[in-house]
Amino acid sequence: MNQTEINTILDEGLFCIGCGARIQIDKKDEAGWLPKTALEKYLNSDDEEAELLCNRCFRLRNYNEIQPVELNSDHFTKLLNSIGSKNALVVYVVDLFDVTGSLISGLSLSIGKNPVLMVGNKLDILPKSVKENKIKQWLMGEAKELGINVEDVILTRATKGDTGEQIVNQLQTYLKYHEIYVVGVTNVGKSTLINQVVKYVEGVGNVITTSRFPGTTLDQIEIPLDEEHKIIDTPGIIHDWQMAHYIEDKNLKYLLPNKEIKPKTYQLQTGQTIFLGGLAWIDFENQESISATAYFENNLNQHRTKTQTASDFYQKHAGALLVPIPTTTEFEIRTLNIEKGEDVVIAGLGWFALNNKTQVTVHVPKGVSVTSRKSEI
Ligand SMILES: Nc1nc2c(ncn2[C@@H]2O[C@H](COP(=O)(O)OP(=O)(O)OP(=O)(O)O)[C@@H](O)[C@H]2O)c(=O)[nH]1
Ligand SMILES: [Mg+2]
Repeated sequence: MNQTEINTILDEGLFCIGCGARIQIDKKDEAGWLPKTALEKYLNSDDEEAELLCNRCFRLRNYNEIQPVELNSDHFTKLLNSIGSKNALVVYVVDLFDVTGSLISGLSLSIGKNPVLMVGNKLDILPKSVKENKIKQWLMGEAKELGINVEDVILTRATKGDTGEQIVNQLQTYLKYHEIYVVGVTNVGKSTLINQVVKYVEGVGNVITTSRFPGTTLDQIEIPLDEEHKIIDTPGIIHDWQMAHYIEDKNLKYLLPNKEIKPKTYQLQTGQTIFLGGLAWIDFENQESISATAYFENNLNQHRTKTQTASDFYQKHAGALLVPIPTTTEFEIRTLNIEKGEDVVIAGLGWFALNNKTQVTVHVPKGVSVTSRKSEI
């Protein structure tokens, strides 16, 4: 194949099956780049099953190493907004470990009148004692707040084997919709979920690239399920107020649990502080003893100290006893009044459930969101 033929094919559009990016051979630092030799090899191959993967997906799959590319949030939002003009089923995936961070405020406007099936994913991370019905009601309530009428809520563990069958069974109710758009915030498990569906239907696994790095899928990826139906993966919406955007990639393991979390309960006297690694700390300003249950990644070191000496403690131990530390040294302070039976939530990191009312002062990297909510589990 000569250069002109290659250029013609590229102009017509070739797309990476792993992330959806348009393949290009000119700009190494941009999405969809592939060395020219690798592209030629693919185009000259007789193997009909050969997969076209960009260099970034190739490295992610083989070395679990992320090559940063600029994420085009405007493009992602436009894609989401285009769903409103289609007659499609929308599968809205939320991460059960970060429900607050998974909520997309403008979603009901973007998707118009299309029906929504809500999927609470990463069920394996929540303590087994949590009742599934309670979680479903919680998600229904959150959807309602967003102005979304959900048809149904299902709970999945997309890294586990039976999810494909579970989703396909659910989709039987919606056969009249020929397009199924899977949407959600980055990292909630959309691509993992679709891979399970494809594996169940076609018997082929891991078609789409998945990873713990935010912003894995870069453009929409259409996968036919049969002659009439296709499932469409979309790039996750980026919420830059989630903790994942404030730490080095190698430290994501402290944020993203891959197995059941073990909540820890503290009896807190007046004037105590809890550090969450070196990422955040909370001063509890309760006048009487209270109990606080911590829901964080099991490997994130929690350290209790006196509020009076907490700042000094951080200066002394950040990066050593208190790891990981964020990529910024700029912290901000948020003071919240928490009522009995409410949680204080640090977006993308975890939460404390409190059994009594108190004021809390939360120290987080500047930009990370801190909120309160009714305890639901
Ligand atoms: N524990 C657990 N981890 C999961 C589950 N589903 C997905 N993950 C993990 O979550 C991370 C993100 O998964 P992806 O499928 O790449 O997420 P995505 O929503 O497609 O992300 P973007 O492409 O960035 O929008 C990966 O490390 C997955 O292995 C699940 O049910 N349980
Ligand atoms: Mg994805």
